[in-house]
Amino acid sequence: AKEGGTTQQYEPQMENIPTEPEQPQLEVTELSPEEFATGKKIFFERCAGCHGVLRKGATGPNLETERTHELGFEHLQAFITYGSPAGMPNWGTSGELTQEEVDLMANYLLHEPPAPPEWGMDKMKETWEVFVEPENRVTEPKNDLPLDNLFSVTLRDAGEIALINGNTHEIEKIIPTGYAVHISRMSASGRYVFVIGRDARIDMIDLWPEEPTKVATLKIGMEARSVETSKMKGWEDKLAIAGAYWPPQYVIMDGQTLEPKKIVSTRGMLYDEQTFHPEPRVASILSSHYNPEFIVNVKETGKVLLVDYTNLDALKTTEIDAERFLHDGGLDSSGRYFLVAANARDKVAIIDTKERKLVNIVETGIKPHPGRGANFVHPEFGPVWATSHLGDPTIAMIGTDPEGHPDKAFKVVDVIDGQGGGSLFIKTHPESSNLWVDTPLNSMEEMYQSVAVFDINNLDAGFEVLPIAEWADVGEGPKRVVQPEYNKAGDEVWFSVWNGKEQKSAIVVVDDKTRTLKKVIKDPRLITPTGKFNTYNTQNDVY
Ligand code: DHE
Repeated sequence: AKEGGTTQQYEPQMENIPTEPEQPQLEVTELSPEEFATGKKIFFERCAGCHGVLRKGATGPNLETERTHELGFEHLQAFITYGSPAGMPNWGTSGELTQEEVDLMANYLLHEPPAPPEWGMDKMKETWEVFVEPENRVTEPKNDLPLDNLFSVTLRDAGEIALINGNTHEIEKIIPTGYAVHISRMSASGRYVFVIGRDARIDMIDLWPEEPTKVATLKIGMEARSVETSKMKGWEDKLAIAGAYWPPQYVIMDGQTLEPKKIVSTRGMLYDEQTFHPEPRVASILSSHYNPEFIVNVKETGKVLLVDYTNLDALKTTEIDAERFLHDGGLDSSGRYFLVAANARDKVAIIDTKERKLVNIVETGIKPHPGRGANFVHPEFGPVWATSHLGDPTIAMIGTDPEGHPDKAFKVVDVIDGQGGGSLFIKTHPESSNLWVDTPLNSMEEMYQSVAVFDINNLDAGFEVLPIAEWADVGEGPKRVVQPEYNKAGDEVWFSVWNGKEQKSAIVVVDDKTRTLKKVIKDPRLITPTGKFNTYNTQNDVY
């Protein structure tokens, strides 16, 4: 308070605010501004996905200076060069980083991480463009493409998607999108494809004109992975949502134009310790079919947010404490229950989207990574949802039928062994009795270049291995076989043969019933294909 004054004035408590910048405890080699900029770029592109921009750790360990100084330059250099069996890539020995770059990165990690800028409405609006206004769009489909059986294929390192015809296997169009594009999702009507890049750029593609055309774009931050649309009855094609890794926030947009409407920060308290986290990233987002809500998974704080989108000016959110390090997940076959992997905790959390509550958290195996998972009827335990694992060879099945099989509901009811760890995606289809499990991050060539397939009606009989990469016959390269995806009918399953950027990649189409090769889609334009999203299956959450 001011002495002798009549008004009480607020004075901040200065003693807690450091006046000197914190000194590093270790002698670190100075980096020139150019070197620092290169380190920042490489970290952002290669490392931030697992370790976080502020390096607090999630899928990968904490790399704040307190820890990196303890580890020291040589340890960091070796780790970056050789990787680790726990999932750290071998950036040096794989040739993806040069010796010089490895040294630079080891050094860079000894310096404080720079915080990238914020990204509010002003910046978002600067990046927002509508190429075709809704009133200028066609009112019915003007092409003869099978709009319910197209595949939107991520061409990761080209920053593009390929629209491939599911009936003819022809590439219909290549469309430029954001950098290192991640996923595609459909609008509820099936008319629009939404694509999000790692650089947080969303592109909205209209499938109805003579040629599918990009109608709007928006950049919602600096780094992102998820996009989804409103699917509740009455809200079809009305809204879209995207979640960012940096800044940690989600954005609700107009579903026709991508106009950003509402930005919500996810910074806040860890669900259990209730201490502050500056970078709780938004991982998967799904749309509820039971309430007009988005299901938003906040990775580091371990919260599932059910965001009611009916009134954006008075946003109502149900915040469910689940488990830390939420990543990817999907709905059960009824669409009511949402199952999400807390991968660094070896668990799956199950949410009842109708009653808005946590049903259970179950331990499944080491680092579950389901993608959206696989739903099928287990011969003994009834309807189940299954996940494979990054850290072990198992496939875990969770009962999802509380009415018909109450004693098995929301528990792990069966575990079988696949061919190895390093699995990212698992898939089946209501019309199929096959369960496909990929292993693209396994360290053994024969495993990451092939896929395992189980007969759902005879799970204990083990699996058959199909040499997908060999079938693709694309020559040199790692040729990782990734992400099974079905066509609409459920009689074909597609695999990406993911090769280096300068090498030949392909899509391999397998006849589901006979498990034999049906077609190899090869084209110089198919650069690093990874995710594939069938329009009908994605629109209707069929997996
Ligand atoms: Fe993905 C989904 C994050 C690396 C291919 N990925 C997701 C989702 C998240 C995510 C949060 C869920 C989105 C949703 O449902 O809303 N992915 C991350 C990462 O943080 C990570 C580990 C590291 C990074 O830096 O990005 C990562 N992902 C990869 C890859 O390296 C993959 C294999 C190849 C690629 O294209 O980058 C890859 N991620 C995919 C695919 C999906 C996905 C194909 C969608 C699967 C589905 O069936 O829905």
